[in-house]
Amino acid sequence: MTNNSPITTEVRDGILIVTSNNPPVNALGAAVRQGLAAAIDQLEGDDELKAAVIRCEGRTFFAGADITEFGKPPVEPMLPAVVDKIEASRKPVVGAIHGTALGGGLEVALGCHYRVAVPSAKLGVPEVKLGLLPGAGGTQRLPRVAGIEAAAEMCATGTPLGAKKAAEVGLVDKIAGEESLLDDALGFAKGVVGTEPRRSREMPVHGDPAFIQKFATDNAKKFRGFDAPAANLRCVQAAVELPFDQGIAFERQEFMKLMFGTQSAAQRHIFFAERQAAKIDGIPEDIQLRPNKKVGVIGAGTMGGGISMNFLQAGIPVTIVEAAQENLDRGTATIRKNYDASAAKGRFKPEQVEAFMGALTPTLDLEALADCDLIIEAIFENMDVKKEMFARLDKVAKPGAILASNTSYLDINEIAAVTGRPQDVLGMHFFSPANVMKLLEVVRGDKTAPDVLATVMALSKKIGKVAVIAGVCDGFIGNRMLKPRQVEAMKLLMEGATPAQIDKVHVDFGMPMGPFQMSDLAGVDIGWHRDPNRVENVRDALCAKGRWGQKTGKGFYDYDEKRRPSPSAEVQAILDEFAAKSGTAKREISDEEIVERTLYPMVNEGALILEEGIAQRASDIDVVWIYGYGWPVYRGGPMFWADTEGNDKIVAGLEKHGFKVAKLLKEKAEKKERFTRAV
Ligand code: T1G
Repeated sequence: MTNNSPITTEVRDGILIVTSNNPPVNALGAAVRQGLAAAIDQLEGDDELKAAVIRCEGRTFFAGADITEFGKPPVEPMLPAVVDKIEASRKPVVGAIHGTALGGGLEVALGCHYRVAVPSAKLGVPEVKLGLLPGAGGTQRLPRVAGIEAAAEMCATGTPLGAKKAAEVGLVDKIAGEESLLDDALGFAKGVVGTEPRRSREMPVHGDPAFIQKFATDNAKKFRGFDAPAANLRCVQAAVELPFDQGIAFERQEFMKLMFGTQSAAQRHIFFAERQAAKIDGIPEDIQLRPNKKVGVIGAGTMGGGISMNFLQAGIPVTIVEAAQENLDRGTATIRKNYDASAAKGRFKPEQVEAFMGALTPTLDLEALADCDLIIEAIFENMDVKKEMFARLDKVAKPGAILASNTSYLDINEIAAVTGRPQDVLGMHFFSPANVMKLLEVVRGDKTAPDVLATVMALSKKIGKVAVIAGVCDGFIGNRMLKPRQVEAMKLLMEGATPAQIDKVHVDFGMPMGPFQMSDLAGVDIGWHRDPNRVENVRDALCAKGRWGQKTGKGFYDYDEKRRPSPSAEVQAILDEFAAKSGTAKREISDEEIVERTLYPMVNEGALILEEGIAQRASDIDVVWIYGYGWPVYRGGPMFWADTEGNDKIVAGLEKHGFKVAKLLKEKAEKKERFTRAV
């Protein structure tokens, strides 16, 4: 170990203490790997040393291989060799685990002969979330240490185990005191001095091999489209069938296939994009934030209730305001019902639900918001209504309070202008259901102050949201890109495609549902003028016939009692009628044309959004679509996908169908440049 190595060693009672200090998460970069290998050489080479403890400083045990090294020339020793070296040691090595022992971090711990963990520790192999699999022996050692069932589930889902559960399956040998990890690990090491180390590779694979296929079948829907889950399960199966070294060779082969595939590149892109989205260009990360101890929500409808739940669950009290008692009662009852349902599923303990409800103050009095640090308006989506409310808020809210609108497309600048404090006004566009969807578009007005923006971005992370900053325009980022997709989808219906064909193209692409399934779910009647006698387009015709979507049992599809969709003759007749009226000739439409006319225009709109500075970066657009609309993470988001497709191919497709191509997109195509960083 060189003197500036992140790995240091010290000796205590004949035990070598090997410490990693590699912030922020002790990622297993080259210097760490070199230091660990040198420490094992030191252990083996000094007869005074009887055992070793491997531990980490900072917030966590090794949290995995250093993802920033991926795609770069490999630097020896590679992680599998380090794990093997630890395991081959003739003297016992104990892993002392706190924080999150993840990926390569857990694999290092599996190379150790024993594992001691604090109660709050988590142990997992989340590689599958990066489109990968544990590539340093994890798929072969976990079935031997923790059993087939735990190994299959951990590898295929990436879900970590808490220390207690890890101890139950044999992954942890001793639960240490939360504050006495090193002492307890040293004590454990002393207890095994002089014994033959228990090597994971020599332990028998145990558990029910049939579980692997059953797990794959039970999760087929969840794993649909992804390569990595099945690869992980194949490796666990190999552990059952092959001797250890052959299993390792199989794992290595499967790992390399994933590492150099587009899916992992896409998923690693999103890993970094999500973290990059939290950064605000031009605002220092250490800017002084405004207080955020108390939140006010105006409107106890679906959105207001869901928004309130986010803060209550983060331990932030909420005062919720409604105009009428019955709406207030209904809203708070709905919140209680949601929490009771979550508690019934084990997500919250009953006492947590009581605490959440105890921190909720329902009121009819807007003045009750006078001491709130942040007030979020979630009332009727109408500009006049919102402006009237913000004018009232301007008189009620304390100086410095942040005033946010949950509007999904209205102009934040126009709303801010009715207050005397436009610098304190911004948008917080939650996606429904607001307590479930992770995406939050934080809409900055022209006058929104930097500390207001930074405060809301920090608060968004605290309430578990993935926040993306958007500029003011119709639809901000997500809905603005949705619009051209919906417009083209409707045109394709006029030209001969069916709702089912178009939806299938999108579902096969990896979306959770297609444009018409989404419309039926959200409500065909959203934004409808409500006059059944005024029929000017297909949507009016559907709504006039009560075809408002799933909620009325029919929309673009007919639905049975289990809400299973089937094509509707009535809808087809309406489509044919409007096509005839508009003189549009019906024709066969290929799936390829549907992709070119519904997905390519989204990329084009994304390029315009970048040109106009509505999004800070292309990767932010990807984050919006992954977390707000279910774009398949293994395709990396619209802009990453365009880079993968080839921006020249996108331009050619758009031009073929007569679209005006955004300048930035054309430039990227001509220069063969990417919107996003290759990972
Ligand atoms: N490598 C490099 N940087 C990492 C990193 C990693 N593994 N994990 C986190 N960071 C950076 C992150 O980009 C951010 O940087 C900072 O650390 C704080 O992260 C061979 C192949 C550990 C639960 O997938 O899940 O091992 O933005 O904001 O919310 O089998 O980070 O500050 O500049 O997320 O407290 C497997 C990934 C790798 C774990 C902490 N391991 N990390 O969450 O902080 S592949 C993982 C996480 C592998 C082997 C395979 C989380 C966390 P910046 P953060 P956090």
